[in-house]
Amino acid sequence: MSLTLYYSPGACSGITINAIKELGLDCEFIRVDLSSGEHKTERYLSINPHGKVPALVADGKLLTENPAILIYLNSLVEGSKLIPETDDAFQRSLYYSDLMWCSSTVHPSVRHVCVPAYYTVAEDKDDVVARGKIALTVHLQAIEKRLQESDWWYGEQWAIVDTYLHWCYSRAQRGGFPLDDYPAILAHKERIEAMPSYQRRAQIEAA
Ligand SMILES: N[C@@H](CCC(=O)N[C@@H](CS)C(=O)NCC(=O)O)C(=O)O
Repeated sequence: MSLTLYYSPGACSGITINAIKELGLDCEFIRVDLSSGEHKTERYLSINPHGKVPALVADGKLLTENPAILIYLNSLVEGSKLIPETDDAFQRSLYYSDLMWCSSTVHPSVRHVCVPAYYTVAEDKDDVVARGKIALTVHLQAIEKRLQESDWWYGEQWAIVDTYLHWCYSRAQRGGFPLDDYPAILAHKERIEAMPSYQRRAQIEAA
């Protein structure tokens, strides 16, 4: 199996790098420079017509959207801990639902706060940022409540959804949204950043 991941440092593709490192899979990592608009060039669009990262090419075939990529990676390794194992179709769907919640609900509210130009052509972006902060606060309060009850989203055991949540709240923090009111999230952040797979991801993103 040949795997190539297109990523950008600091972007949500970091979650995918983390998953690949956690599973110990061989993968070629190719950096895409979002700041110079490389993701909108003809060359990159010929690889990923959506013009976004992450993009995984597995044996020559393209897969996009973080949750789909993570579910696929999880299926490649027997005993993978990215998503808890279950024979119950409804429970499995609940796990997938959590990944999709991160991708399609929490991530967009982070984007409202950090990259408001994405949502308005108006010069004044304050409205978009304010709307994003309201939504993000609701999400962070729900995350905080759950992490006050256990170390990880699913209790005793880390899963890739933890790393997804980590990316969302850390990106918001880097974008100027303070996390001081969320002590359980801050403790979770430390646990994630102490993981060897997180350190290996950080090395790739820093290279
Ligand atoms: N729904 C996509 C979102 C991917 C996404 O928005 N990636 C950002 C980086 S975090 C990106 O490529 N942004 C560049 C752009 O949209 O122009 C997923 O879950 O994979």
